[in-house]
Amino acid sequence: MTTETVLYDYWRSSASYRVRIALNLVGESYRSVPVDLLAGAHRAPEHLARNPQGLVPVLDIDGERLTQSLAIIEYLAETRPEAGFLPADVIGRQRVRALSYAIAMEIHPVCNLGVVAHVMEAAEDGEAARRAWMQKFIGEGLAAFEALLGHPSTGSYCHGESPTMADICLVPQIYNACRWEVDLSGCPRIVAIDARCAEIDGFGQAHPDRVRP
Ligand SMILES: N[C@@H](CCC(=O)N[C@@H](CS)C(=O)NCC(=O)O)C(=O)O
Repeated sequence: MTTETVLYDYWRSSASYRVRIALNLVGESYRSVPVDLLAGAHRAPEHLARNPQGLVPVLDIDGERLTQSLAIIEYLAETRPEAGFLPADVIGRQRVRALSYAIAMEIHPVCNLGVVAHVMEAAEDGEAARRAWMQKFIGEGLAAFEALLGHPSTGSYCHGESPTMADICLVPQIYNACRWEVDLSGCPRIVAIDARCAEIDGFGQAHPDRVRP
């Protein structure tokens, strides 16, 4: 494996979007290799050789091949600690991980391509079923996240005054919420944090509209 940093991703994948933000925030330049999920490229032998799970993102960095977006962000947090993706104190780290998992392990998996394709197959009106599914699970998940932000450690960002792994998970999830027209009127903290993150170059440059092939 070369020492070049290569991200195998898909422009609309929120797990990929997380890693793009993290790489930008640590100032790591990388080459993107698109894996077209809609064309099924993630199930092709070429990609399964990179990740037998058939998922994006996959990141080649520091001579290693890494999978799982949160494990990648934690790797960057440990190898580039100046980025501040995880707080210095143990209870702060627990909170940032809990917020991150609330999105990455609760909302995201049920809204994944493979799951939603299955839901659509079983429905009479697949499009309507998909929209209702997304609005239900993203809406409920983000409402709970909004409540979790009612905590003294919430600051200008999900935890304190600078972006952490929790914000890196939140922003792509908000992108998805907007895509599926989820009502966020009951989530003012989330909306404000998303707007604050959008002002930071590393977030803006990772946006799907900026990287779409
Ligand atoms: N837990 C994994 C999830 C990765 C994942 O689900 N990626 C999606 C795109 S956001 C994917 O490759 N989906 C393909 C499929 O569902 O078949 C991570 O965080 O990296």
